Amino acid sequence: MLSRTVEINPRALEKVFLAVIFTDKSASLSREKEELVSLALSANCRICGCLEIFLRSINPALFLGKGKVEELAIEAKRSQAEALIFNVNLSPGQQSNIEQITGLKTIDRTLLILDIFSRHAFSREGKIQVELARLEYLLPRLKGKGIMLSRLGGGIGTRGPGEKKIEVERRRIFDRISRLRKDIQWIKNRREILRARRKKSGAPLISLVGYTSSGKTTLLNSLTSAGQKTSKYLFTTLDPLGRIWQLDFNQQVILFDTVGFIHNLPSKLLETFKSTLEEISQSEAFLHVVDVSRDDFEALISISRSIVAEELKVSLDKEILVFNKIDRANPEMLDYAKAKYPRAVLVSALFNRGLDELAEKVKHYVSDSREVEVVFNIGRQDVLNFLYKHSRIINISSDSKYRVKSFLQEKWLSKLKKMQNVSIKYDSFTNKK
Ligand SMILES: Nc1nc2c(ncn2[C@@H]2O[C@H](COP(=O)(O)OP(=O)(O)OP(=O)(O)O)[C@@H](O)[C@H]2O)c(=O)[nH]1
Ligand SMILES: [Mg+2]
Repeated sequence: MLSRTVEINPRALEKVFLAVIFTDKSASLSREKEELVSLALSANCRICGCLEIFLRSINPALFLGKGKVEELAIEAKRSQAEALIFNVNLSPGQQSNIEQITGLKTIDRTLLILDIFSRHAFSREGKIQVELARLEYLLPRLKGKGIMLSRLGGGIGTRGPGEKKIEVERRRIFDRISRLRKDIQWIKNRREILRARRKKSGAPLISLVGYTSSGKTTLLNSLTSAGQKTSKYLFTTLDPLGRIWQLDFNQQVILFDTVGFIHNLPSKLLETFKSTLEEISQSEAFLHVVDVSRDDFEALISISRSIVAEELKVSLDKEILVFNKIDRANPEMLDYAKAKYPRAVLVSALFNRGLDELAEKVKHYVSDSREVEVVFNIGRQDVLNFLYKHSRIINISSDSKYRVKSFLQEKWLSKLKKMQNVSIKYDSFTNKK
């Protein structure tokens, strides 16, 4: 059943025409455009042309004005494109209306990212997550006559389980979705068991987090010889992977690679991938990898930080900023970055620069943690929340009281000590010989 999930389509390149829509609020036209080009190339498309469209207000039926949609159709057909790709998300109605007017398959931001994800999901978990996200995307689009998604024979949007029997009844999709949700829950439980085992082993967890293509996997490879695939395309890594990073002869951590972020990451996708991203919240610290060779690196920092803090609810106190690709960064920009972010570690993952300093920083971070047992009354949700937020919990038991074993940094330990009616037992110094 599960092997029927997403398949990689061996088709030749699909010819596409890009519609880059920007508003006053858009970050910048050049970023929108560059990113859409990268996404389209990552989805193995051949780009035939591009139209930049400034939008003052959204037309509920078409997103754009009708005149613009017609212009898009003319331009796209002139360049012999087979599909339109938008940098924004379209409602099912808008998508179908645009297809009716243009006669071209219409791919929005979510569908494009889903397509890239489906190419890069190799683990069972990754495939299930992508399939679930695709079906949830497809379901509201099966109404009425349906959109081109259900008519064309190949290319973006038709990959995956939906493509074989496109006229599959909604009921079957519903059943499949509930099956996949169960599978994900099962995997999630298993992941928790593995995580608990790992925690017992005592090696702290450190996650690699950051914008897509910032160099997370390259860094993992350089630090641990993991030999994982890296590429200039976006969302190369979908499956989380942990590898031992030997900081020095008696200190090791488990380093986790995770799926990259992007601005306007479709919320459904994030939702589906949350179980994978849970490793971040379970980590002692996360290395926030930033491509400092990009002019807009600060905007990218904000995007990743807001996903970490607001969507994944992980405290930014755990962040270790890593500015990567210093080998190709503009020297003036680098001086600016150093002055503004003095705590950031500067590295070149590709050329093994700055890695010792990074190891030092992480060593300092993890060895600052102590293993403690915290005992408090069952009603003390405040203490429990505090420990969830600021410590790495090893185990929780409760009889008449809560007993929580966890790794806690000194700064949080001193805050905990100030809380009333909380007893703290110091088991051992963690990670110290
Ligand atoms: N010049 C230079 N290129 C780098 C460096 N680190 C990574 N790269 C390149 O940047 C591209 C992206 O690297 P990845 O390691 O795949 O990036 P990632 O963050 O894992 O990306 P996703 O898995 O897609 O989120 C690749 O082409 C790498 O060779 C670096 O230090 N210097
Ligand atoms: Mg990667």
